[in-house]
Amino acid sequence: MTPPLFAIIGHPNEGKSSVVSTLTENDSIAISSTPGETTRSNTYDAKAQGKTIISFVDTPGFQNPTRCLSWLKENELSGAAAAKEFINRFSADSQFHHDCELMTPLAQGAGVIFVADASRPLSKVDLQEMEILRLLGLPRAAIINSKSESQQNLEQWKDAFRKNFNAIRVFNAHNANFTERIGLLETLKTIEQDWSPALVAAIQAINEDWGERAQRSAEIISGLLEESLVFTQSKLIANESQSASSQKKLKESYREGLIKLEKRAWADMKNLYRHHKLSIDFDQQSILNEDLFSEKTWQAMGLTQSQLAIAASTIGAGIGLSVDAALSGLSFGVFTAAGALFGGGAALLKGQELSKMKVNHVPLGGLKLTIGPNRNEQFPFILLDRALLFHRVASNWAHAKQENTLEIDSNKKKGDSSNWSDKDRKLAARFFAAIKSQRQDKLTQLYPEFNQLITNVL
Ligand SMILES: Nc1nc2c(ncn2[C@@H]2O[C@H](COP(=O)(O)OP(=O)(O)OP(=O)(O)O)[C@@H](O)[C@H]2O)c(=O)[nH]1
Ligand SMILES: [Mg+2]
Repeated sequence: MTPPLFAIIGHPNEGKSSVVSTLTENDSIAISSTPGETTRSNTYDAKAQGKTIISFVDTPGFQNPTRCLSWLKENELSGAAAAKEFINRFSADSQFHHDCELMTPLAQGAGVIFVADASRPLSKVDLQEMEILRLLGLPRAAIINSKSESQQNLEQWKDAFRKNFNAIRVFNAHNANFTERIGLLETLKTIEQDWSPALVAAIQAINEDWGERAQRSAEIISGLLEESLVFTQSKLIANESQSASSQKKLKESYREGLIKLEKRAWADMKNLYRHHKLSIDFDQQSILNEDLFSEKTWQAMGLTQSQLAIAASTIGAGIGLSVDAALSGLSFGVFTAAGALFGGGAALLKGQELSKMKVNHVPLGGLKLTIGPNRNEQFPFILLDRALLFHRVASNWAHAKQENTLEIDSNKKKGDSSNWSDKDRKLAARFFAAIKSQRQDKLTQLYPEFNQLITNVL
């Protein structure tokens, strides 16, 4: 089946390229506040399960709508053939370069998606552009892509759209999430009966592809937990005199190592959702802008102490265990190492060290310093909640969106896991315990169940 073809048409600077970027999950398409950014028609494919399912043509804005309309009327032309005639007549005239470019996909019989910023007043030129499209007679939908909140011109636009288009849909290219993208495709399904089966198949493929991405994300998150919970760093030193400075460095590299594992998992999820520009330097207020080991993170993510106690009771590990004296030479929390633990921060750990430093004598002389693995019961829930939140952001992020603002800030627990049932939290705690104990049999048994839980949450 040939993928359906739609041309995105409209006045300059109305958000045409933004619509294409979000619909095709392509953040490399040039979007600019300067009108006339797009000068040629370019085809971009929406892909699912490795196949092109719909093609969208990003076009330049109309250059001479008034003259285009009068020429079509003078020559009594209509239908797709009119677009061909228009190109034949004006292709050599540089003043009509943009008009000829936008007519190119229409001459091929593409469906039309007309994009307008309905927060501004409707003008005579807008009506002329709509009339050109009506004369060409191709199946067409209008998208209201309002750049500001203003609603005062909306009814006027809707009135004009009703007269000239087969369907109307509000679609904010800079905020639209997956559900809204599907909603728009559902609308396109209605504008031409003959195209409906191809669009039904496309929507099904996109939904399946989305489910596959959720599963893959769950694997990435499980993988992050598996690596982070057994992560250690070691260093050999000659004697005690080097111990203090070496421990400091080792603590730092241990902390950085864990942060790196988290960043890699986030990057994998970003790629999965086809984001190449989305930076993980979020807005200042965002909890995701906080370091994995910052006190704010530990306040907002993870479980409350009582939830943690219930979850951990399932594996027989009490909260507030004293440090195992036999293992520890020296011990300290990684928070302190980061210099980020102030006042109430100690209470977040409830007597639990984040990680211990072991100092062992090596038979042939010298000392071996080892830090990790992380034994704190809260830590995996923090990692998990941050990954789930990052996934929510990346999977809902419109590809056309330019800025990285994410306002999530509160002293309340904001992570997902604190809203789960005790049963689900216990399952997670058992999965974490299996990783820590390196019991392969338990891990194999729990992995599918835990993965399913995460896929459902995603
Ligand atoms: N806030 C907001 N701004 C938008 C939206 N869509 C587009 N813009 C802004 O509007 C300007 C034009 O967007 P483009 O997508 O480049 O518009 P275009 O119609 O392709 O423009 P030309 O190629 O010049 O015809 C850019 O500054 C965008 O950031 C939207 O949904 N919300
Ligand atoms: Mg453009």
